Amino acid sequence: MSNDRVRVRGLSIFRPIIYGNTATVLTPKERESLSSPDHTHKWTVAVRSAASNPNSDIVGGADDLSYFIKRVVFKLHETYPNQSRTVDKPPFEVSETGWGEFEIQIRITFISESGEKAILLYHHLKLHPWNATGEAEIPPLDVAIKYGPVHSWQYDEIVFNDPFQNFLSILTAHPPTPLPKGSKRPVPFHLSNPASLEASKGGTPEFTTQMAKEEADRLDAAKKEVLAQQEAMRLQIVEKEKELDSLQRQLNSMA
Ligand code: SLL
Repeated sequence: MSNDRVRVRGLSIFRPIIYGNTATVLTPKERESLSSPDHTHKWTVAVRSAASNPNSDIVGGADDLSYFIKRVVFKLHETYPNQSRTVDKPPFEVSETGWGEFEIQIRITFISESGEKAILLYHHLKLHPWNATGEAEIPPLDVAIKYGPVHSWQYDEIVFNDPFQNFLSILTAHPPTPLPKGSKRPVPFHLSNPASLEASKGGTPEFTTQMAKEEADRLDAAKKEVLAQQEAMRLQIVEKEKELDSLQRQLNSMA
């Protein structure tokens, strides 16, 4: 066996990614030039590196992820022709026009050296502005267009446990661009409160180390909660077993 197929046991390495979408209301002129006049928005769904390029107004995408991602398949709503869109080279994204929100299935396949199974992510395509009041109210298009692009992005870390030696070498040869410490740009959710249009006009959002930490804290808290629930269940089982045992004995003594 070649050295390459040796696993580095006990080691975990991760790569930060973001996945999600940006959507913009089509102008009346843009709508005229479409073959589907009922489409109201243009949108892009993507899988990108978490760090943004400081000189670009794209969310994330500072690094080319094709050193470890081989393919991304975006499965769109059945109302779209060619529902499954396969992207074999960066940028791993699909741009479309449409009228409705729906769940997009995102399948990420890694390079063969990884020996990893594909992973599945789900993203709810977001077209309508976030509402700071939390009400599910969709503003009319002529109002929504003033808010600017809608952004909905999820930060995630793809973790590789016990990686193959050669895959590990590929990963370490491509360190991810670090996230900025502080936030100069808005966070990746626009609070387009109709009462304050300003909130949505801060430009392209960006992920920060603070947000990565918050996500890690949420995961830690969730893990603790799961363990606590497991322990509570275990104690319940112990109780029930005791009860069962005593009932069994009663039954035996009656026989
Ligand atoms: C809804 N459950 O009713 C969702 C479905 C479907 C979105 C949304 C365009 C398709 C096409 C399109 O936007 N589909 O015209 O080719 O809101």
